[in-house]
This record gives sequence, C-alpha cells and structure tokens, in this order.
Amino acid sequence: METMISREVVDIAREIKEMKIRGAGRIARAAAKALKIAAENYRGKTIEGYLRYINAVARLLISTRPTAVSLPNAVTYILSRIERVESTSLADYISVTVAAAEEFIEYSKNAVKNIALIGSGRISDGDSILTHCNSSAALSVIIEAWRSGKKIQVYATETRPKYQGHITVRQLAEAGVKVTLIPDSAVRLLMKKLDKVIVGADTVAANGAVVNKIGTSQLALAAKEANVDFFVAAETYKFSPATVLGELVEIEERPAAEVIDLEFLRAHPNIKVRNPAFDVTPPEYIDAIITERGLIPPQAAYLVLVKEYGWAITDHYLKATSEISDEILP
Ligand code: RUB
Repeated sequence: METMISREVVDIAREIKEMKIRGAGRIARAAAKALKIAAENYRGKTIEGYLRYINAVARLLISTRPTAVSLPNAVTYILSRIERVESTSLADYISVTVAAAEEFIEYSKNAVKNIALIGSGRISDGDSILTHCNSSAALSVIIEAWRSGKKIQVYATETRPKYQGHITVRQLAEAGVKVTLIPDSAVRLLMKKLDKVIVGADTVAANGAVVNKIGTSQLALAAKEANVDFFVAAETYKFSPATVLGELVEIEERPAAEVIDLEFLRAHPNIKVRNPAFDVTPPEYIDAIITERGLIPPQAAYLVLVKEYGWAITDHYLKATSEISDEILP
C-alpha cells in the first residue's frame, strides 16, 4: 500500500498557497522542508513506491504558486539528487532526500547572508533607500548596511493589495532602521529625494528581466527617470533555467476579493477586476543584481544560469528536441 501524504506536508502546501508562508526564498525553504518531512514519513517498502510518492509530493508543492521559480528550483534540486542514487536500499533514497533538503535550506540561508555582505558594500553613509513588498534578500542588505554603521533611512511602499510593506516596516523598525511607510502611488513624487532602490525577485529570466511584486517595474521606471540606482537582491536559485528555452514566466492572478468588496462587485456585474500579483522589470532598468556569488549586471543572468543549471538545461533541451518530429526540419 502507498503512503498517504501526511497532514503536516499538506499543511505546508496550503500555507504557501494561502500566502501564510510567502516570499520566494521562504517558499523555497518551506518546500524543501516539506520534502524532508515527506521522506521521513514514508511507510512503504519499495523504491518504486517511494519515487511515485515523492514525485506526487513534489507536484503538490510546485502547484501551490506559479511565479517564483525558487519553488520548482528547490524541488528540482532535491529530485535531481534522488535521481542520481544508485542503490537497491530504500533507506539510501530516503537519506539522500533528507540530506539534499537540509543542504538546500542551509545554502539558502547562507546565500541571503552573503547577499547582505555584498550588497551592503554598495550602500553609502546617509543614503535614502526605497524598497517594495517584503523581500528577505533586499532587507538583509539594508539591515547589514545599518549594522555596519551607515546612517541610512528607508522608505517602504505599502504594497497593495496584500500590504506586505507592513511586514517590511515592522522588520526594519525592529532592527533599529529609520523607516517611513508610503502609499505605492507616492513613489514618483519621492524618487527625486532618493539615492537607491533595492527590491527582491521571484524570478530572474535568462535575459536579465526580473519578475517581482506588482509595482516593481513602476519603481524602476521612476528610478530611471530620476537617475536613481536600482538594485535587485536575488539568490541564484531565483534564476529560471526554463527561460533559456524560451519559456515565459507565468504571472499569478489573484482573487478579485483582495481588491474589491465582493458584495459591491455582485451589485455591479459589468465591472471587471484584475489582480496580477507580479510584473516584469526589463534588464535596462536594472543597475545590478546582487547574488550570493557577487554583484552582476542583469545581462549576465544567462551566464549564471549556465553555471548553476548547465546540466539541467541540457537535459531539458535534449528531451524537448527528441519529442519534435523530423518533419518540421527543412
Ligand atoms: C513577495 C515578493 C518578494 C520576492 C523576494 O511576493 O515579491 O519581493 O518574493 O522575496 P509574495 P525574498 O508576498 O506574493 O510572496 O527576498 O524574501 O525571497
């Protein structure tokens, strides 16, 4: 008999879906933790059964939110390690799963610390900095700059409709940083007074375009106009291998209820509502991406992808081409 996916694992998937666990890095670490728990909970007796089970858990986790590539990248990291196991012992498959999940979580936490060190070097004493949404990577840079003695002040957008900016101002205030909350629509008015913008990323495409919380591209546009530096803080597992193959990043559309009262909407059935959760900032609006491996121009995203995922891209590509009929060739 196959092992059922445990309540604890289903709960993590639900919390990601309902945004109780949110932010690309946290989602990725939660997915790794869920795979670890799933592996430890396996009660079946066969390797084939285990592989079917762990793949079902992987699919469940990946299906929770579509945009942040950190989620499938974390899951693929662990699955690819399992695929490479050559053993007839089920225990080996389980221990490799657990070790790979722990390794990913450890790597992810250290990556954010490295980003803090590298990024804070670009912050100057006295800087006024704007951030958007709630990004652990972006905040790690700001907090590290503050801790190293730079007298900075930070503006944080509310980030409607989910108000992640409220989390940001609380975290910055708790760290002792001088912080001011502003409505999203105040960004252009304030931009002239700012020195830098730092945001996080959900996905970085092969051409260096950055997918992040809705409104990010407006910040970038206003920053370009005012000649303010625009930085993105992103771990390398937020770079998307599928975009090398031309795949587009899916932008999550969230429920209308997040932006309008449903009673009102029912009373006015001809009103339509759209609530996209992310947008795309083109590379020409980005001065640098701060990764754990160093500060790179967005145009170097492809090189990061080839270095980090070279094998995965090739495998994917070979599989894709083997499925194409020869008839399309001239
Ligand atoms: C969160 C968001 C964050 C990135 C980066 O969106 O857009 O800027 O995920 O965050 P949501 P981090 O609240 O919809 O998940 O640096 O923490 O990974």
